[in-house]
Amino acid sequence: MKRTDKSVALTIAGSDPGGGAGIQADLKTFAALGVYGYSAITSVIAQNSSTVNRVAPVDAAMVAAQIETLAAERRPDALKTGALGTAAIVEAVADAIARLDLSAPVIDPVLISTAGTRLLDPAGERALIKHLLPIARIVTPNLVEAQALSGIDGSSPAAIRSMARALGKAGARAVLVKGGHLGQSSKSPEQSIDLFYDGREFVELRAARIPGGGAHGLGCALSAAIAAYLALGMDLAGAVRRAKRYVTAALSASFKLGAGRAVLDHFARK
Ligand code: PXL
Repeated sequence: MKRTDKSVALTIAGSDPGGGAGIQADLKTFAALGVYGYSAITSVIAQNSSTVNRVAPVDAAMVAAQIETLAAERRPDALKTGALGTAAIVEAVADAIARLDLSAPVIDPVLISTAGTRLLDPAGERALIKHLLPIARIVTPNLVEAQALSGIDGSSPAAIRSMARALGKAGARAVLVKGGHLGQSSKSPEQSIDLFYDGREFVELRAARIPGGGAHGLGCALSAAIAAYLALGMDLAGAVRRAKRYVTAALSASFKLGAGRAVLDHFARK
């Protein structure tokens, strides 16, 4: 049996046993895009598409051990981080990435679940700014996360550009502020507009807004798709564009499992 030349992406994120978000969503996204998936679990979360009932962060040394064990077998071609839980985990992840000389990560700065539960504590938020933004290939906040991480209020296009610039100054090589939720797109409610900034120029990425209030795990799928396309060798701007197209298709085919939010069809055909 020969060794595979299949591309490998690693997700470092929380577990959603409901499969809509977190590790499970990331692995489905990797698989849908033809990339082999590695995963290191940072928190075990008892949740479904409506509620988060309990969160148990994994010991930081155990998170580091998962990453080390995987990298010892095969260095991932790209990686992403999602919900990280605590400052200790953030520091362990940043340290492992540097020590193992892994590629610059896609950072999805998950702070609070849509259901309202914190998935990264306040000290963790500060640790993310200090340790992960400086090594990020790209950081992908939604508007609320961009406000929290930059300390800038508002939702006007000018405010959002300032947030992107601030995150760039904090060290992220590129920033994608996701406008799907609100604010920015109020002038064109029929569109979902994300703002991409690579430290030099701003590019607005537009897609038709899909009615229905979004879906649980949309941000997870987007950042996982960016990592997958990077693993396949695409450049960052191309990976971001293709990833937005991927989540738009997955959202168009989304469905409900119960009374909660819709979940994506990660395997929707484009
Ligand atoms: O979508 C943010 C998010 C990320 N990671 C995990 C989650 C959620 C939202 O619920 O559960 C594990």
